[in-house]
Amino acid sequence: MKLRFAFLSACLAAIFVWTGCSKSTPAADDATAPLKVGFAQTGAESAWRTANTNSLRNEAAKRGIDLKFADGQSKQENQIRAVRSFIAQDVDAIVIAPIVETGWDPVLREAQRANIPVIIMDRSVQTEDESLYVAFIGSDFYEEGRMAADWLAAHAGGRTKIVELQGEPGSAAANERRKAFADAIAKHPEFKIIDSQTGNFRRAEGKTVMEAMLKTHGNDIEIVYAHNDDMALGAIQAIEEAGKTPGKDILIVSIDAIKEAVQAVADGRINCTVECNPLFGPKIYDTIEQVLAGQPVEKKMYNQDELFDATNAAAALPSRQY
Ligand code: GYE
Repeated sequence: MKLRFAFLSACLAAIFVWTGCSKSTPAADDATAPLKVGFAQTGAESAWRTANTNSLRNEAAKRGIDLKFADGQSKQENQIRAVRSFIAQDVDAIVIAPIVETGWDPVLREAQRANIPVIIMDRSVQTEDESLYVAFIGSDFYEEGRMAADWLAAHAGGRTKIVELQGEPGSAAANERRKAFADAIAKHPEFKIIDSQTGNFRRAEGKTVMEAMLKTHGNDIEIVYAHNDDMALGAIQAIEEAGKTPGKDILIVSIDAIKEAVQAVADGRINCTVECNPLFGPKIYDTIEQVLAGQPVEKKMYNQDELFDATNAAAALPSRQY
């Protein structure tokens, strides 16, 4: 089943729709061999990430795809090394969930020279040459940040002082969620971000950062904006240990909508969580199969995300998949 893919520059002219071209090399390829896909994952920083890894693994198993999985342990250099090893193993396609946005061009060029298509998944990259990857599949993080801020503008009930728990520095998810929120809050001069620090998308760090913020700002903190649910859940623990009631004394606004957070919304401990769907295994492999078959694919594909608050969280719980 191994179809060879050629990155002839003439085939990369399209801007929005990539009109891929492929060639098969029957002499070199065994038609019955499973598709080989290399997947450079960021790491295992959050429940969202675990759901994302499982989605790609389970769907690969279902389709008989030979998935080579590399855990980047939250370091870009590990991911770059993994991509180089996928190239050396002559995989059919590479999927990267880039920890940070910048610094990818050299290794993407190596993949292109080896005629191996790259799909950028989940977090986007900043590149000088958009032809270095065939497609991006993920969520619109700017839109997520905007939805969180708009919800707050409508529901803050006079509370105005915000602390922000940022995701991994340099990641598209943290950059865009931060910018969108700041842009939206700027339209409401009553709001003020009184502190903003990274918790690296991790629950334990969300807790320690929140503990420190509570010590520094005390009762001034009225709202927490967390770039993901794991940090929000860690912050909630810190707030409870400080003798306050999350969701009431301090409003909690977050992103991801993992099941545990939607449950916390239903319980009134988180006020709102914006969905960021991690379950795109099927979409990833459909896209790879299309690319390898020489079919056109959209350059940028965004998931549709919802928002959960007290009005809809309980009803959504039974059907939450992650
Ligand atoms: O929100 C967070 C994860 O890039 C969208 O990374 C992803 C983010 C997600 O660790 O929980």
